[in-house]
Amino acid sequence: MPVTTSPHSSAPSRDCDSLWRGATLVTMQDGHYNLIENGVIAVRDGHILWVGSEADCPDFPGAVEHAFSGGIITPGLVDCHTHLVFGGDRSAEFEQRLNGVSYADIAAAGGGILSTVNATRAASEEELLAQALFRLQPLLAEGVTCVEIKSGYGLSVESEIKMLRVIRRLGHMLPVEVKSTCLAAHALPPEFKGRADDYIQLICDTLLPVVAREHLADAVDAFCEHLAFSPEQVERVFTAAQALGLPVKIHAEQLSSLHGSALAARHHALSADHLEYATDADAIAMAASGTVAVLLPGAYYLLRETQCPPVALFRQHGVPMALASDANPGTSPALSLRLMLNMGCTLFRLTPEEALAGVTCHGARALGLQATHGTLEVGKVADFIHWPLSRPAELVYWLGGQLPCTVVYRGHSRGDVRL
Ligand code: DI6
Ligand code: FE
Repeated sequence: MPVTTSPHSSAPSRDCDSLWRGATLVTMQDGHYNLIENGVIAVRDGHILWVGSEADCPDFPGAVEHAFSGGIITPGLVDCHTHLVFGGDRSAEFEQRLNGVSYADIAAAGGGILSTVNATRAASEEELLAQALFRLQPLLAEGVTCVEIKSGYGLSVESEIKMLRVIRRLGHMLPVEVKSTCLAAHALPPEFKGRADDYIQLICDTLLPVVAREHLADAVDAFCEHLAFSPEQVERVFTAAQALGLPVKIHAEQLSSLHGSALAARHHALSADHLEYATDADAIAMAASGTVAVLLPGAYYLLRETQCPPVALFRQHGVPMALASDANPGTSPALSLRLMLNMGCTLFRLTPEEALAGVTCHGARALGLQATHGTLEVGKVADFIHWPLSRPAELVYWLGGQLPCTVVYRGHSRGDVRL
């Protein structure tokens, strides 16, 4: 914990609220560590007013001083792909899979996503909220200051809206920036069996207009896969979303290659996620549109996949890579983004610098927040974390456990904010 000194009560009108000093800044500007040893961050009105080294620091009279003795300060962590709101859990299926039943077979037998759909439909808004709070708190405790949460387990107008309302309420209850994504095109609801196009029409004509009118989502996502929706169906959802002014994202190339990621790039998607089976042409299309590749090592790990996303192609073509938890009941019951940092390196061969960029600046870009989040730069929101660590790679290196850290959210230590 930093030592805090109060300013004089007779301080003139302040041009700076607080100063944070005594640690190495890992600014993550342009996706690189960009270290500033013995750095200072000045904060005003929840934003970064000044950042630089102690030697260059101007006088900020009246500011509250927070002095660390060493360690590093990173931007607040961004988990840009989660499904944290859902009813029930799927630990029984986890057990089935370990007894040899495949994910596709479980889904075909009405399990998988659909079992969570039943539990989510049956749950009240209050129950969903309480369960999501339980899952969100561990993420926040390890330095997540911005999280995206998807709907997609309601699969009816009423239940999708229920999920989206819970997501919005979480953002108002906790000191974390919550971005809401409508993933109604996640799976085919049982009552639409054999009528996938009719379900797509319901999403486009009925659900999305309500979602847009009530500001319930910041983006629209779709699962493009043989066991979900075809590229043509996904494109109908994208066209409807964009007509309502909502940006799009995609779950693509997770289990097979349908070129959903290239389709998403043609629609200037914020991100394409999973991407184990993405091709050279997909990567080229994503690079051209600035679509972020969101890598999800938790699902790869839990499904015991063997095909890695083409990290070398993304590097070669300059596709920004984000890393996220994909926290969901079926394929990634992950409640630690720090663990994903390690798995991104160990399983996908990211460098620690790339992994950290994936949960800071590129994670922010995957949410369209690159102007306000993800780096320690003047003008950005003052979300940052102090870690008592020697160097940024140490954050990626430790496996599990809870590292002590000081979380600053919108310029205030979370210790001062009620969780
Ligand atoms: N891909 C995933 O990994 C999750 N959704 C998706 O489209 C899985 C969701 C689940 O199994 O509940
Ligand atoms: Fe997902």
